[in-house]
Amino acid sequence: MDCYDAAEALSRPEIAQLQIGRLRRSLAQAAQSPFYARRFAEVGFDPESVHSLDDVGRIPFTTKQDLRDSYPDAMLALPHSEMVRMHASSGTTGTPTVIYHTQKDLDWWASLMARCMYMVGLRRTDVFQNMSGYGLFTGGLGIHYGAEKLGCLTIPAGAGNSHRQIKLLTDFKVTGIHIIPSYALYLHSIFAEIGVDPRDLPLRVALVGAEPYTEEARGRLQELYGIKAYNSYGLSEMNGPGVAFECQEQNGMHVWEDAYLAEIVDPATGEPVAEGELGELVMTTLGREGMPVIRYRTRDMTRFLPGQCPCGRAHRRIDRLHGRCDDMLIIKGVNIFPMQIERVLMAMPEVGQDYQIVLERDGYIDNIRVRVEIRDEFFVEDMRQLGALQKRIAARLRDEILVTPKVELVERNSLPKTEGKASRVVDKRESG
Ligand code: ADP
Ligand code: K
Ligand code: ZN
Repeated sequence: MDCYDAAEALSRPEIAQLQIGRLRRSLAQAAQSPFYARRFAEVGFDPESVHSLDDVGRIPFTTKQDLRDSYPDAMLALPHSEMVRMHASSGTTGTPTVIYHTQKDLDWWASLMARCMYMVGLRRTDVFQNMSGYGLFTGGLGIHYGAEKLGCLTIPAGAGNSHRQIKLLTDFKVTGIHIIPSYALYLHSIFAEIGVDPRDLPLRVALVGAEPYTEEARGRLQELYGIKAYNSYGLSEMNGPGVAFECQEQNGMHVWEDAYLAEIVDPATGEPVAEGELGELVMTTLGREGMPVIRYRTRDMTRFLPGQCPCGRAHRRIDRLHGRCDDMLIIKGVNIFPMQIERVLMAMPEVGQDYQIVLERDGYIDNIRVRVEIRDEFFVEDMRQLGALQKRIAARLRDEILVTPKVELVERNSLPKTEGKASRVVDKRESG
């Protein structure tokens, strides 16, 4: 195992020992903030009473609402003058929340990010293009400082402007990129339009994350670009990217447990799920000094993968994210995750790189309509063939989600594009 730093190579017992020490320090540090001082007092929790990892269940949770309520700075555990940067969540699900960092926090974050990149084979000789939005979104500066720390020539391309992205990729012989999955699928159609095959470029590694995507979508990206695509998970409350990352086995994401304490709980009860079961990821910062966040309810659904990773790293792995608990759709009484739909679509060769899920109301009945982009070569004039394809897609979806959706076939690039994270679901039930 070729590691970036010593903490990456720790054994299981070493990780556990490190974690309890750091957790105790993190709790003491959190108690310095107005928010946690009050919260701990209100619920009668004494941070000094935590002596082992078995005590974790007694520590109160922190929710997104808590972060909103402590806006703008009630969670700071050090004086305001110690802070050197702030980020805010992209607000996919409501009012943004703000996270502050000291210089030490930023240095640690950059090291974690550099560790992720080293793990997937990037080195100081690589040229790295960061195609995510900069600004308050952590995928910009977060990845950027990691890439620089590793020593890569780093191109802060930012989001959008596809022709310029392709020119940069080509002219500077880029070998590594960071890209959002929905944008990576879309960008391929621009490559096709200008007649460049990305497989002919020196590009070999992509860090892909920030929004849910399926194994099938990853497979497509690897095929279309001739690269390895590694899943990258993070959230602004836990810094941003660099929280959990795939190794070269591409079999689940290692959570960096020297920096984070991860738990998986039943979203309804907050109790730990049985080993290996699906639940909500709960995360604690173990080293952030400026703004520690304790037992944060991420609302992201995943599971711990059992067993040891063949790569030898002892940091536990989480499964590809199933989406957020609040992404779940309930149609005709059936629970559906948008990723179940993506899995079916991306496995069908006729389907192009984009889709949209529309929820509608027909009288008293909720219906689901899936608008599916069809590859140019399958978009034939023959109505019968298209009708047959439509039926086939509907049947496959039915097998997966247990309700029969209406399927609408659309031409390439006719679905609305968003800059940044894709919004796959449109809910028209209120207006109609
Ligand atoms: P927002 O909550 O406004 O989207 P963030 O930028 O902090 O703000 O986004 C973090 C969220 O993005 C995570 O909680 C998760 O839902 C999603 N996310 C990040 N990386 C991945 C990934 N690799 N797979 C699935 N979802 C991801
Ligand atoms: K370099
Ligand atoms: Zn591994």
